[in-house]
Formats: sequence, structure tokens, C-alpha cells
Amino acid sequence: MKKGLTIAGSDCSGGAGIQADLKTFQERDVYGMSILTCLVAMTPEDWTHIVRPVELEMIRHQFRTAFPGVNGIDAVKTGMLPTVEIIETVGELLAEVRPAHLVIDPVMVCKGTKEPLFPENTKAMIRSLLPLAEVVTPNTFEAIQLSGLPDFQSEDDLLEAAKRICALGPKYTVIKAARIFDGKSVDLLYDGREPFWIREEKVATAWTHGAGCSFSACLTAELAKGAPVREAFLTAHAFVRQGLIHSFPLNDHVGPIYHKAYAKYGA
Ligand code: PXL
Repeated sequence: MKKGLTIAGSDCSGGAGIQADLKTFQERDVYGMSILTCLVAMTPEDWTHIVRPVELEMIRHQFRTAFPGVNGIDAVKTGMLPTVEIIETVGELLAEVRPAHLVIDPVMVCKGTKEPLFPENTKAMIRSLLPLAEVVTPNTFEAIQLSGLPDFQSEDDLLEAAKRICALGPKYTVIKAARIFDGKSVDLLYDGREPFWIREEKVATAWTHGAGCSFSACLTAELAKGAPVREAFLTAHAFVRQGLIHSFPLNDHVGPIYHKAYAKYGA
């Protein structure tokens, strides 16, 4: 049994964060483990997010449960890391153990919320985590923060951002662009030399919660099982696409992707 570890926050609504990662690992037949970095609750009135970090000492204890506590973890991903201290600590711990596969999902804001940007967190991520990454998986918003480009208008801009992000250390950069092209979704995988594109009709749904977390979790699971990065990228794309086609609302504010859709309905 291959083992995957996610280092991320709890989304108690169940669609994103640790919950998305573990559901995705399960769907992809990878044993899922987790290190919680923060708890997120939402107000029922307007779904405002309330975020509380986990104590650093407890993050270190959880890390030791996995490394060296569990034999042979095959792949690790990171998700929401709420403070500079936590980003730096997770970076130091990962630098010591050097997992075989490391996917960094540079979560900077939850979809649909208007939280402020944290430029200090972005800088810490660039310093502490990107140099360790095999794959980094920003959405367009996060790619703008990481690359320092002002905005994206075209595929050329996406590629330029990917080049700049790869120059920060990761072997591969994936940019998921559902936002900038009318009716089209464009995913880019860049390995430092050649771009590889997936272009498709956008899935018409407002219920996209957890799409980003689940994408990076699926990618991580495939790497854990030994897939090459391009194949893992294609599977993660198909997994999330099916999840979006079969997504559903929890209330007026939020709707998650359906994590079982890919297994149930195929690609
Ligand atoms: O989708 C980004 C995200 C990641 N992690 C946690 C979240 C969210 C958004 O709600 O709650 C824990």
C-alpha cells in the first residue's frame, strides 16, 4: 500500500483542505495521513472564514509521527499553511527528511472569500518551500503572487509565470487557469524546458469548492504510486473535471466537487 501525507488545514465543511486531500487519496487507493496546520470554521450567515493556527509544537509532534514514526511515506503535499512561522517550520522539517515526492499547493486564499493577501506568507513560501518542491500547483491568483507578474491575459503570460516560478526552485510548475479565458479552462505543466497544455471547455458550475486541493492531492497520490509527472497531471485534471461536472451545493454559499465522480463515471 502506498502512503500519502497531507500537511494542511481542516475545512470543516468537508470539500477542501485536509478533508478533500484524504477523500482524494482514498479514491486513488493511497493510504492517507494528515498533519493539521489550522482549523477553519465558517459562519452560517455569510460563510466568513474563521482561521485558527495549530501550535507549532503540535505541528512538530505530528510531523514526528510521520517522520520517523511511519515507515516509507511515498509522497507528501502541503496545503493551507496559515502563518510565516508555520511555513518556515514545515519547510525546515521537510528539508530534513526530503520526501521522495513533494507537491506544494501554495494556498493563499479560499475561493469565494475576501480575505486580505499576506505578502509575508508568499515570501516565506518562496524562501522555505519552493526550493524543495517537485511540483508546485498555483491557480492564476497564486501564480501572480509567486511570479510577480501584474496579471495574465494570454497563454504566453501563463508560460512566462511558469518560467519565473520554476526559476524559484521547483522541478515542475502547474498553473490551473480557469479564470482568465472566457469559457475555456487551460492547465499548464512546465518542466523548465517545454510547456504541456490541457485546453478544454470550462465546466459550467458555481460549485468549485475544493477543486484546487483535490487536484494537488490527486497529483500527489499518482506520484506516490510511481506515475510520471505528466501522467499524474493528466489524471489529476480528469479527476477534478469529473468532480466539477458532478459538483453540488451545500447551501447558497458553497458547493464542493464530488470526489467519487471519477471512480463512478470515468474520465
Ligand atoms: O480551497 C482552499 C482551502 C484550503 N484549505 C482549507 C480551506 C480552504 C478553503 O476554504 O478551508 C483548510
